[in-house]
Amino acid sequence: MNHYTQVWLDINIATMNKAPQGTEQEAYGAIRDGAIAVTDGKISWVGPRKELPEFDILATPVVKGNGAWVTPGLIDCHTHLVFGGSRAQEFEKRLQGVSYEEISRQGGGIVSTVNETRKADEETLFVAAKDRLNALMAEGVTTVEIKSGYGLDTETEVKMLKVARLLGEHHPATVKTTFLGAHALPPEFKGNADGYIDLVCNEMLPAVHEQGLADAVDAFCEGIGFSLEQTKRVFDKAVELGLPVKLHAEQLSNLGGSELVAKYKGLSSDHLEYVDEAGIKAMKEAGTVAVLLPGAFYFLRETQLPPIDLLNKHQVPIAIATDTNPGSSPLCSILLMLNMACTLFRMPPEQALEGVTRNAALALGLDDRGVLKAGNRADFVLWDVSHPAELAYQFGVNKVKEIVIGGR
Ligand code: DI6
Ligand code: FE
Repeated sequence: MNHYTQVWLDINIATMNKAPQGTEQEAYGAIRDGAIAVTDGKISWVGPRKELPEFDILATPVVKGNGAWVTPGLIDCHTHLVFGGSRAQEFEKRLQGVSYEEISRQGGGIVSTVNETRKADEETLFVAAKDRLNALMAEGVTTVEIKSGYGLDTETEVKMLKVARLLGEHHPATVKTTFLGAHALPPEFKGNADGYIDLVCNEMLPAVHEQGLADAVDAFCEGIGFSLEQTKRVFDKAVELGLPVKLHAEQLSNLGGSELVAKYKGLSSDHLEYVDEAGIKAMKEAGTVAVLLPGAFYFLRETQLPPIDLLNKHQVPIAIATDTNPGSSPLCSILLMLNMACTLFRMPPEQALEGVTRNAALALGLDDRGVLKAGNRADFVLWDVSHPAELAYQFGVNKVKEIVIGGR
């Protein structure tokens, strides 16, 4: 007889586990009237109820889902959710007609959040970030990536990443951290971007790495960010330290960032409104995931859509994330992102859901989650919906019924 820690019955399962090409399978990798068995925090069995191997029904806790749909725990693979202050007044300015880039050039934008983040102590940052993480988790997020990048000096970058690590320790969700020292030019380096990149490579990144604070390295490759050459220097240092890279690329213009990050076998290239076919082909070859951020597209009122058809044509895996940050995406709702991926980017709900599960795991280099299959972490969500497309269809109504993280 099999020993399970807990069993879930009377559920429908969107496993998001794609069957090999050519096999017949329902969309969403769906299993109707399914069962999930968990042993010691991992999924030990998932499949149709009637095929569930026999187990000790008296000794095993059984949860009945009442026909709920189960999805993998959702994964938000791109956030900046640790930061100080608010940019509501900049929002007012933008509504009066000043552009995001103009505000940035005037010394506002990212730099104003940098000033607030430098002033804030760890506890203040922690409390504010915890609220945001709670909001994400309330909608089924069980793994989240958090970037630094509002410190832009060694002390504050380290402080941000420590707060992110602390969140991971004190919160049930898994937190992966990313060092984004090359996010913007701090005022003290005005006119000396290369000098700042020296500091990032020679001091910040080594300090962060020595303290084990970063799982990956990111940069903002853009006219208002850093050049291709400067980004390359950051990536070379990351490679030297054995850290994987990813990139904010092609958000407002095309500098060829996607090709660069692909050259480094990067985990992901993020934003991508302006990516071209050469960039997409390079990503496909390198296995670099396309992370699309519909919240930033919406909030900045962008009109250039990311080239979904081209990404699909070349079969680049697409992930969807919130980009939670105070400037371009001040929101903490993964379900709203699902909806926007469909309404703004015209993605089918199944592909949007794949973007916050299976492909988001890929974008973080995690191979133990994102699909429901034996051996994976028991991170999953029971939803009070009649079909998985409802997750993307409706918003403002939270249909979470139960969240299971590591089997609990
Ligand atoms: N692109 C973004 O969308 C965020 N960072 C980046 O490089 C915006 C950050 C901000 O405006 O505070
Ligand atoms: Fe971002």
